[in-house]
Amino acid sequence: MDHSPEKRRRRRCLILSVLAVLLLIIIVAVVLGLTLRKNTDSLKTTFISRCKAFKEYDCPKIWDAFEQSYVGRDPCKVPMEAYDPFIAAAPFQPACNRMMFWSKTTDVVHDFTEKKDCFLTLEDTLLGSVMDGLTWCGKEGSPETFTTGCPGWTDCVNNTVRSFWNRASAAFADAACGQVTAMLNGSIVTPFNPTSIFATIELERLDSPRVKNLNVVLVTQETTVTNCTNASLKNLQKELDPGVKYNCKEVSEAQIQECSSNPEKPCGACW
Ligand code: AVW
Repeated sequence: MDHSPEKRRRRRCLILSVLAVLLLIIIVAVVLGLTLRKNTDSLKTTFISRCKAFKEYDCPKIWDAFEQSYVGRDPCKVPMEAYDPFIAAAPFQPACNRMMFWSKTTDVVHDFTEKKDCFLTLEDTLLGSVMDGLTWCGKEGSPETFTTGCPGWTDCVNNTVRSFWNRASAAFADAACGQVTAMLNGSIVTPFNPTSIFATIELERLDSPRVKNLNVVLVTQETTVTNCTNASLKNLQKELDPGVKYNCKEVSEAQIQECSSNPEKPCGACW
């Protein structure tokens, strides 16, 4: 055997290089693991803390049902039915005559329901409020939850987030009863957009005799381009269950804001 100092130095060098590479791999794996864990943890923390605002629900149990819906799945292959157990774990409290649907009016409608306790949107319920504004997905063969790198709303039809909103909206519409209100946008040419969640998921579930009336509030501004005679609203009426009475009213955004900032005004007096 050759034990020359040069050979020994080279061998030591080789061993040190192998050790350095191994160390690097371990560090990368640990950092990656911690980042992924942080993703799950941060989504879970947000979920649980928002959920706790609704005292009557078992939040850790609801989180478990939620995770089961998408974890380990291809994020483009999560059908809306995957969320059935999650929806069943957090049923809507009945809110006849108070349910508010909306399309392209997110700011005005949520500002209104936040300030005035007259109506309830999906986002004011547990299911809608815990997920509002969040992104999440799983990955085939992985037990983790990801909050970045998830497919976007239009990247694939059955994506994790879109399927959730479809499923939750369907459940919300299934729970509607009595007088139902929908705030639509009078500043766009098509306030009743046939591809919207309101058109594709919710409207077809507003069935008579459970639902008595659909009251459309068409939110207008100075730049308003639409009124209640709009062609898309004619389509809405065609698609509506004939047993449900339809009504449409043009109401300015200023009037809605004025009403919500006036605590004296009763619920029925805003339009
Ligand atoms: P909307 P909808 N990328 O104002 O009738 C990301 O059109 O559809 O009204 N998120 C999106 C995208 C997109 N391209 N398009 C829509 N969204 C999400 C549930 C976004 O969060 C309630 F019960 C936006 O704020 C309402 O009655 C939301 O979908 C009804 O569905 C609404 O889009 C409103 O859905």
